[in-house]
Amino acid sequence: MVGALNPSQLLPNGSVYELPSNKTIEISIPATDLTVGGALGGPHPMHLHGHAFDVVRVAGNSTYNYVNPVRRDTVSLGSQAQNDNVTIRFTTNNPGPWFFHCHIDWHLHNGFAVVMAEAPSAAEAQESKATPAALELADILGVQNFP
Ligand SMILES: [Cu+2]
Repeated sequence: MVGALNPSQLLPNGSVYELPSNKTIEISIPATDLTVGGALGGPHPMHLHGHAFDVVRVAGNSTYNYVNPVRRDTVSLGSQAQNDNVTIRFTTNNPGPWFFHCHIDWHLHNGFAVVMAEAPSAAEAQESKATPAALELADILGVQNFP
């Protein structure tokens, strides 16, 4: 009965971050394992689903740019040698479970990924609004327990 569980209960602790809706979320990722939250073995191309984000601090530059940052859906975390700390921002205007992961396949397979659970109650409400066409498609595909 997967539907009876909260998604975060299916994943290792710390894998799911619940985010409020309509807020600016800033994620700062140091490119060194010597810093709490740091990522060793980089540079890592980090990819976020569900959003384009502003890169307010890019690799190789310690200056923050909140005026006209580049907008991407993937960003390199830079190198430990340069003491990089890449920082991104996005607005939670798209409810859903969004994957944020390293795009190097074997890093991903080894677990370099989290889920941004954006406005989970809003996402749940959307799921329950199944249209007749969606229900018919679910029936054709043999999907069980479709809302
Ligand atoms: Cu990686």
